[in-house]
Parts: sequence; C-alpha cells; structure tokens
Amino acid sequence: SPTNPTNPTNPPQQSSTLTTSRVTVSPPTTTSPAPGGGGTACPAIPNGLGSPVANALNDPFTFHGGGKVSSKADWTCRQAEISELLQTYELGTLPPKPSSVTASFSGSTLSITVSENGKSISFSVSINNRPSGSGPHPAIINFGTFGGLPVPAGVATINFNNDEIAEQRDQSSRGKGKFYNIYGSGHSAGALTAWAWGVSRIIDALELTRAQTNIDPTRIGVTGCSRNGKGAMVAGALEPRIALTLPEESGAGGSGCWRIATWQKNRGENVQESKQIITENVWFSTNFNSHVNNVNALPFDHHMLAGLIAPRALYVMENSDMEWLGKVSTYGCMGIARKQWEALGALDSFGYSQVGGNSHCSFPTSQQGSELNAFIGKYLLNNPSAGNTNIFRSTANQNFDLNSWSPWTVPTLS
Ligand code: MCU
Repeated sequence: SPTNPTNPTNPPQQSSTLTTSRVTVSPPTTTSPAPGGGGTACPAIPNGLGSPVANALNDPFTFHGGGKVSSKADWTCRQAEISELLQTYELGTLPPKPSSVTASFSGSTLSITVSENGKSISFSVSINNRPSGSGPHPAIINFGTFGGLPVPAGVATINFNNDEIAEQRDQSSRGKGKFYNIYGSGHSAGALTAWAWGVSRIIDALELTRAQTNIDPTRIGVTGCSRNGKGAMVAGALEPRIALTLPEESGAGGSGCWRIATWQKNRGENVQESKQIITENVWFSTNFNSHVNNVNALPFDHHMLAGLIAPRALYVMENSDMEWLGKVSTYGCMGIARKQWEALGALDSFGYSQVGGNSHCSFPTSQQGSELNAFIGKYLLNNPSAGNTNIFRSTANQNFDLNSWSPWTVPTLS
C-alpha cells in the first residue's frame, strides 16, 4: 500500500489553543427539501449519473437535467440537487431532524438526548472560554483531537468528540457509533455524514439552551483538521445553520477533488485518491465503492461539495508540503469552487490559503492574523472591518490550469 506521510496511526501532536436541514434522499424523480432549501419549484432530478466529465470538473451552473442556473433561486434548487447527488453516490443519506432532541446545560457541559423510532442516544459537548459580557456570543465547534485553531477572545469553543457519533479507526468501524445505534449499523451514511448529523444536533441543543449558554446559534463556526477537516467541510455543506466553515488540512475527501487527485496520481505523484481512501477508513458511504474506479462518471466533484456552503463563509487551510493530501488537487478544486461565490457576488466569503513549513495539523502563524482572524472577525464577531477575506493563495509553485479544468460559463446570479 502507498506510503502515507501523515501516518494515521501516529497522528501529530495537538499544537494550539483550541483543544479539544436536512435532506431526504428519495427516488430521484421527486423534488426534496435540502440544505439551502430546494422546493417544489425546483426541477426534478433525473435518474442516473448523466454524462461523464473528464479532465475537467462538472459545471455547477447546469442542472443534472440540462437546464441552466440563472438566478439565486435556481442556485438554491441546484444546491438541493447537488446535496442529493452527493448523498446518493458518495456520502450516504443525512436523516431528517429526529422527532425529539432535548438538551440541558450545567457547568460547561451541554448534554444532548436524541430520540427517533423508539431508540435514543445521549452525548455531551463541553463549551469552553465562554466570553463574559452581555452576549449572546459566537462559538466554534471543534471536531476531535487533531490540530486546532487559535480562537480569538469573544468566541467560545465547543469540543465535539465526533468519534463517539461514528467511529473512524479503520474499516472495522463501519456502522459503529451512536448515530448507528439510532439508525442501524446498515445505514448508508458514512462517518462524515454521521458527524454532520451530530453537529446539527449540537446546534439544535444550542437553540434550546440559548438562555443558559448565552451562545448565539446563528453565529456558529465549525473546524477540524485532516480527517476531521473532511468532517468540518461536510458539516458546513450539509448544515445551513453553520455560519463559518474552517476545514484545516482536510486534503483528499475534503477540499481536494477526486478527478484532480487521479490526474496527479497518473503523473506519478503520491496523492491519496478515491480508490485508496475507501480502503483506509469509513468516512464515505459504501455507496461510493462502486464509483471510485471511475470518478469521471460522478455528477459532481468536491468543488460542488464546497459549493453547498456558498454564499456562506468558507476559509480552507491547506499545507503545501503534503503531496499525499493533494497539494494540487486542493488548489485546483478550491480555485474552481471559488467561482460559485463569484457567481453569487460573495467572493469576500471565500478563502483558500495553502502555505508550507508547518507539520501536519500545526496551524501556521502566517494564516492567523490577516486570514483566520479576519474570517472569524467578520463572520462570527460581526466586525465588518476585520480585514480582507477575499483570499486565494498558495506558496507552492502551482502549475495547474484552473480555466481548462472549468470550461463552463460563470453566470452572475441575482
Ligand atoms: C488528511 O486526512 C487524513 C488522510 O486522508 C489519511 O490518508 C491519513 O491517514 O490521515 C490524515 C489524517 O487524518 O491525519 C491526522
């Protein structure tokens, strides 16, 4: 098996201060509600994968059935469609909000109980560094134990033990964790989707305990590094209540595109690609297994996973020293993802920053002052003058043709 420079069995030490909706995938001829809110006015989604797309990324602005996206309302429909396609072929189904979610807050512990279909689970998260003062205050949900971002004053941190909701040791983790205790071990959701469901339940709980926590559930960020960065990206994509998505070194399966990774691999680069990633862990649905050898057939790539967030704020941090993570595939994927914010007139809400010199999941100070703090300032602390957030940069010598990989027109949507 390929060398894996990020060494999953011996992950890097934590380094910094932050320690640790809905879609019904129904038969694809019906319309369905989705993050971003598709509705009855949306075109029905045709069956099947559609035409393959090679040496380019799929056009986010053309519906699966061929119609053009020409307004913001169309974009909302297209997002619902993309979410459904991603869930069907890659991520597995995100269940709708469960029939009962209850919560209580004591000390720094937010305890959450979820019941559905006669089954019930409980989990808790800790809320740390709650700011004093009138509030309510924003918060950042941090997945698990890899990495961590320096969170400025005024923002609380919520530590989410995502592995408790869906395990991610290796292939033997399939169907294990509290999500599957409710929905069954055979449920189609991979771990990334199950974690997104967990994030949604945390936000449900924050909505219920506003008076106790003094946390504002409309100003929530989400972050995680590496495998948990993939989780942060998917949570931002599937949960529209997330205001700011901050995936750190998520690499392949997060901010990387499958097609670009395979193209890199074919040039002899040691990058993680789809057919390898499904052998490593249970992040994706088993539905994805039958597509990993032919990613050109997929009706999406991860620029469109990111596009489920648009025009909400997304700041992607990557590491230019890590070929395995897809230093080209994340650059190309996010360079093209950015066009979705461009179409919405929302380039200030999109950042991609790839720097080197730091070990995996050690947040570099070069991304802190003028980038991370600007995003948190603008989108969580309501400070419009927190700095420039229209960011697209790599310190690597990227020789990748963003335009030839996106041979479609970017509309202006209003
Ligand atoms: C970048 O995320 C993963 C990567 O996909 C895996 O191949 C590797 O094993 O682990 C990385 C990670 O989660 O490191 C902590």
